[in-house]
Amino acid sequence: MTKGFPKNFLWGGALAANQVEGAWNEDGKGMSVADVAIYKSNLKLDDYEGHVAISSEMIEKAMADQDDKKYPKRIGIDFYHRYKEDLALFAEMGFKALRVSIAWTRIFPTGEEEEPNELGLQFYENLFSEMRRLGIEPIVTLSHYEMPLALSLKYNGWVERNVIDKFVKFCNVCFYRYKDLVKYWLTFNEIDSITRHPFTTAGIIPDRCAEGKEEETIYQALHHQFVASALVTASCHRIIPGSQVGCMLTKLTTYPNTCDPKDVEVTLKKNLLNYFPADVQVFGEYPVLIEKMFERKNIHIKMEPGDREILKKYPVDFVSFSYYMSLTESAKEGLEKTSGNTIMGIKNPYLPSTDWGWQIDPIGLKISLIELYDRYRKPLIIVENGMGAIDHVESDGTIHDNYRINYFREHIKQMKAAVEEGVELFGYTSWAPIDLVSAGTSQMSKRYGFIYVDQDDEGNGTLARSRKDSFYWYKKVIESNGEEL
Ligand code: BGP
Repeated sequence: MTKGFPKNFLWGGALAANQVEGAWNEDGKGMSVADVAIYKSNLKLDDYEGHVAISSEMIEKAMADQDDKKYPKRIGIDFYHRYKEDLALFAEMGFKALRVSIAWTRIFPTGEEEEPNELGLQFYENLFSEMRRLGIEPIVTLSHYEMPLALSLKYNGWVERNVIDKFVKFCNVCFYRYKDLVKYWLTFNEIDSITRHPFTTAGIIPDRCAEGKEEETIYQALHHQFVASALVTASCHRIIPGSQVGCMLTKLTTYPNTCDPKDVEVTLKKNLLNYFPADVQVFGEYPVLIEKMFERKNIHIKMEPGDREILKKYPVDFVSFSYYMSLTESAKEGLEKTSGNTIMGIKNPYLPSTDWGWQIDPIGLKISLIELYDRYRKPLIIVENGMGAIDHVESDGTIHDNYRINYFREHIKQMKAAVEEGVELFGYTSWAPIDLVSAGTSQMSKRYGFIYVDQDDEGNGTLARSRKDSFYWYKKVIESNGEEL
């Protein structure tokens, strides 16, 4: 039997440009969809069901608003200027890998320039070089919730097909520039999330979709992302020999609320939908049952000749995913619900929840790993897993975050058990190693880090970094290759 984690296991953490960098309009950067995201202090369960809607009017208002503090992603945690200090702290924990993303708008501010912005390119070159110097392997996401706002406004994001070429051009520029620095690439972060928050994921403005055609529009944009992902996988392999490209899905392991076959059936269908985007990227074709569903719903996806061949020819090399919680489904209406990142489910009485209602389920991670490996038979990497919590700073500056340590300990235990059962897992990057601006709510107080950042929800604070108890704990985990938990 395999014992413990493989020798070169990639322990580390994960970040996204728009949640950490700040400097939203420095050195030629253009505005992205993330820069118009408002801090939502009173996000309610119902808002999730409404996909945290955004409108043309809200975007226009936000674009004209100079008060950056209202838009926390414009400020981030100032990683743009402090990345060296942060990388030094990650290196102190012994990180083998760090997942970051490239902001498309630093390289092509509106997405349509002829030439890339050299200052943007230089920033990531400096970042990746510093990571290499510290022995930290970069894992780079090409699209993590931050497409150029100009493309969103002009083409309704990924809805228009010509966005594919613009994205491929951006990616190729990155591949040529970073070919000696980056081996692992991810195409679209949580690609399945397009149906839950189409604006954040794909720049789709709901009020610009033809009435009654919202769903079809979203799936059309998703098709364009599939084609782009395949084309980019091909060019990455061509430009960087030995490179590895992965898809990235939100793993939403979903259980039936009871053994009533009706509950089992709705759950099965939910799971098929969750898998669908990764299925296309791994198997290179649309699942038959999804195409039948489109037919039934009168959804017509426009494809160009050759699209299906492209998908088939360039599948991904590995599967990456985020895992925060499991969900429960029921065929019955009116049961008590819980939420998580625009995802709704039935309350599971066997599981505790975080302050944000995300149900904590370490065994669900093991189940996810087994399901994914059995389905895809590709190497897996967990690129997001963690717990958002309110931290309390003691008078001497220490932060005792045992709840976070417990969360990680229990998840890593299950991950280890899955590896020992034969799942091929090559890395784990926690979300997030340092406090950052929440993707869903733009809150700072929903803290994930091993490192505390002194900044509140209104953008006040010194931005000073300090080590929480979990910092020392994770350092030991890495040092012992997951043996000391
Ligand atoms: C994932 C996103 C991340 C991240 C995380 C936590 O869906 O890929 O960007 O932020 O969820 O979510 P939140 O920040 O809303 O707590």
